[in-house]
Amino acid sequence: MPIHNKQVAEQFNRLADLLEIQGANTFRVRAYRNAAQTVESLPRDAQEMLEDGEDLSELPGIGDDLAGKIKEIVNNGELTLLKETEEETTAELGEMMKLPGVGPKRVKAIHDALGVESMDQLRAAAENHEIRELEGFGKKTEDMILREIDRRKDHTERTKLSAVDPIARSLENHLSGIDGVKKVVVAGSYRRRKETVGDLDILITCRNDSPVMDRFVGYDEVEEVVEHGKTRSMVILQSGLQVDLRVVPEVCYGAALYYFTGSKAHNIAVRRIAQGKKLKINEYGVFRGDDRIAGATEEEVFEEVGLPFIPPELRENRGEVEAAKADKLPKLVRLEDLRGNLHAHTKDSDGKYTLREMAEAAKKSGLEYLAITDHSKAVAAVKGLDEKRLRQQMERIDALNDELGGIRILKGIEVDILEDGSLDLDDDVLGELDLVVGSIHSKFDLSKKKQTERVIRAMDHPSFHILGHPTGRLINEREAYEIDMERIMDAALERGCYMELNAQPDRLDLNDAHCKLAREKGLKVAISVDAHATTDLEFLRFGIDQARRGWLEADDVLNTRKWGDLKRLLKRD
Ligand code: DGT
Ligand code: CA
Ligand code: CA
Ligand code: ZN
Repeated sequence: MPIHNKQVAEQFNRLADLLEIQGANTFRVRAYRNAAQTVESLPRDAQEMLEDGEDLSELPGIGDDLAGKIKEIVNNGELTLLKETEEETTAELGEMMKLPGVGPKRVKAIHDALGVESMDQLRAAAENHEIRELEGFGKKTEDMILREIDRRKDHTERTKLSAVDPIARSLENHLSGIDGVKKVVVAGSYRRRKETVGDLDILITCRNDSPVMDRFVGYDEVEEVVEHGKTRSMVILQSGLQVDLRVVPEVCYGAALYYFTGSKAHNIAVRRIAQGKKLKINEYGVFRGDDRIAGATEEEVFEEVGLPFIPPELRENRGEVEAAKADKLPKLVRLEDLRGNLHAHTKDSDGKYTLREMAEAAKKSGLEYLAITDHSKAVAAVKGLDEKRLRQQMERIDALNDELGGIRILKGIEVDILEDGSLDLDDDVLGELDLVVGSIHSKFDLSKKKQTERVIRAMDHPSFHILGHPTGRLINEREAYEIDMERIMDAALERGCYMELNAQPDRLDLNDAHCKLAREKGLKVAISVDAHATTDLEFLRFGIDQARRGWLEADDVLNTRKWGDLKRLLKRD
């Protein structure tokens, strides 16, 4: 049975949380959290690696014991230790810990003091103002708990694209291998590469006698069969993801693919155009009267409606239909267009690999340049660099550049933007760097006005180049901080600064709408992985997905340029 990294990581995280509630040793708790992170950031499923005979105990932070536990999860689908620990912990306490800002320590405190054992009791306690009376809690925490209980309801159902990717790929493989199956394609928001996916919409064509529906509902990862029909079935997988499968006739394949790729708003806008031409368009084809005039391919559907092909990422009814009519669709940036990466950490701060290892991995992946941007000293928890350590790193980069050929390592920093908008390092050292990425890692809760002014003041600094993860959001986990993005972008343009599209799949920050806004303003964007491990370079493709959803062309993206040209763009006067 296929087990994906997301499921392995979830079990480790859950174990860490439960152990923390029980008051276990903090090192032990942290080891499981780190292991979860490592597994989640692997570019391939651990199961596949094990099958290939790879030794997981060689991964950072994974010893023999953890490697054994990964194997156990992969082989048995569950971890005995987790099951035992679950049984020892009261049921809903585990749920409560998932509330952002609450965490295991606070759950334990609330449970011990108030006897709260369920989400409803937690809400009641907060509403009765019992929480604010507890030591270490206050009105603010109590309000936050109430807010988070409500917010949780809104977005528990959507799954991050990066977690859906391997699940969709195994399903595609499974279905393609079934007797009589011809085409298999995942449509819907997945094909539009939306950052989170509600459910998967799979279309297939097959021979009449294919056992595909039985084999689909019998798939190992299926937890619940919601519907089992001849042309449509629906299941829920163990990961919680819902999957819709439809069998469509060959002659309708293109029309069905187009329809089920959506978005709904896009479909409706195009249907209106078709109606203007006295055509009817639906999932079976394009019709004039009763005659089907197109439907086998998506291309012929577009042709009959009189539009050029619109890439799936654009199909959100955000102006793409009008642009298509006017033949002004953007020529979207592709992964191959990227020449470098402008945000990477090493062991000098919170990265998992050395400078040399990161450089070699970037070279191997075909990049022409890699900027090393470790954290600055304000982020003390991760040994952020002070001026002295940064200068030492710069010397090591010079030496490495002399030695390594075929890639250029840029001297950079991810400097903290302090509360007052000043930067966390001396002007002199900042001026000596090739690249300064400035980011906010503290004081997320300033007013919109203050937060905006903080960032603009930071960009006033003559060495500032790129605003890192500009809104600070973590998908499904942390909202963006309050900030006036229009003002920030206008200020960046005036000063010759740029925005980052942080390609970490948990961030994707800028989001698609902000990318589009930047492009409309003529403000260029850097697509950067924010790599903490050599394998993170793979995440560039999620940045590309988001950039394409934001209408970006190669020219709108800073790091599609050769270093010499980029260097000129980074020059501020
Ligand atoms: P999701 O699953 O919430 O991430 O988003 P989608 O876009 O995958 O939405 P879903 O799964 O409800 O439906 C898949 C596609 O089917 C959707 O993008 C467009 C098409 N579709 C669904 N319902 C309608 C409808 O009522 N009218 C039209 N024109 N298209 C629809
Ligand atoms: Ca869907
Ligand atoms: Ca669906
Ligand atoms: Zn950062």
